Amino acid sequence: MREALEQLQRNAEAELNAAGSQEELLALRVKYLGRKGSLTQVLRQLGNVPVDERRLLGQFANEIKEALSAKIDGALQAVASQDRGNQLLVERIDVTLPGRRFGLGGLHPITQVAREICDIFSGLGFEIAEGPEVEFDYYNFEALNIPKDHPARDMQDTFYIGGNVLLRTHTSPVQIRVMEKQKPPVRIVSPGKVYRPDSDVSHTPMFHQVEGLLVDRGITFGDLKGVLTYFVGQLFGRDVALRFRPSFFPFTEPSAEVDIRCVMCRGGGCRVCGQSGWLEILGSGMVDPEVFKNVGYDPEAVTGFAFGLGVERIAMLKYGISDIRMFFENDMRFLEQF
Ligand code: 2U9
Repeated sequence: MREALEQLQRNAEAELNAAGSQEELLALRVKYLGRKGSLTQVLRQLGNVPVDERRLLGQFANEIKEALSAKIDGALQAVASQDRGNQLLVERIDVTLPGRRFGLGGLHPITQVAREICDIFSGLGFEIAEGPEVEFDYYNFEALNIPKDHPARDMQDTFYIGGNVLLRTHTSPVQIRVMEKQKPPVRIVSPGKVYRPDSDVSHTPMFHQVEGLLVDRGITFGDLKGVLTYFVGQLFGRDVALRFRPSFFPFTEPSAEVDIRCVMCRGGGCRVCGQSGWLEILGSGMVDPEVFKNVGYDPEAVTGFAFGLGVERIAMLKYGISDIRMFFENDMRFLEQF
């Protein structure tokens, strides 16, 4: 039996030396030390051995068992640390490489133009006013003297949330809210997102407006002309000609649209200006007395002017962009140019 044990020890050690992987080592442990393993079988047969030899043989078998177990554990540890070493070799970090530069983000061109517009009015003493994009029918239409049967109130022209709640179609409700809270004088510009169910090369369902309002005693159409002429001069250059053309809005009376000489053809006539030589850039007018009554202002005591413009339209003219949708496609090659 001693010989059988010695043979078993030699075999196990030879196999152990040949084993290179964790799987092979674990299989060896099962083969020799497992419940049905060969060493375990030998130990079980000790009962048949004469009593005087049993103690010594038992001791010898246990020594083999412990030695084998320790060697397998040691080999398993060696394999594991070699694996870790290999992994570190693959993943090692070269600390001498130059760092990777993160590009600085920038403001969206529409934000840039909206801020440029607001800054011009800030310089004249106008304050910035903001308000909700989800509005009540009252603030978006009723208070602005837009009658119940006006086409702007059609399902096709407004996004309705339900009941008397909708997505604002202009930022004018902000001005109504400010006037409800504040007595004249009022000098504000309200930038922000507005919503209309339109979609083509010059319309997106969401776009940005900047509207302005100035209310005080004795404000005249002359003040409107002076402020808007100064504004257009700052935005497009003082050499660009402009004209005030009569128009109509339910919330202003009289009303005027402001055109500038076409920036593309300088007035000669082209596709951009529809051969007219002029480009419409904003709408304006003297605030209708009905609007003042709705907010509790006395139209006999105060007058005021208001104006509104589409930021995307201004940006398209400024940069010569023919399709408004490019602003919202998030193509970095387009956006990085601004
Ligand atoms: C109050 C009273 C009057 C704001 C105004 C316009 C004329 C105008 C358009 C420009 C391009 C809308 O985005 S657009 O299509 N706006 O023409 N907006 S007067 O008048 C107001 C606003 C608030 C209390």
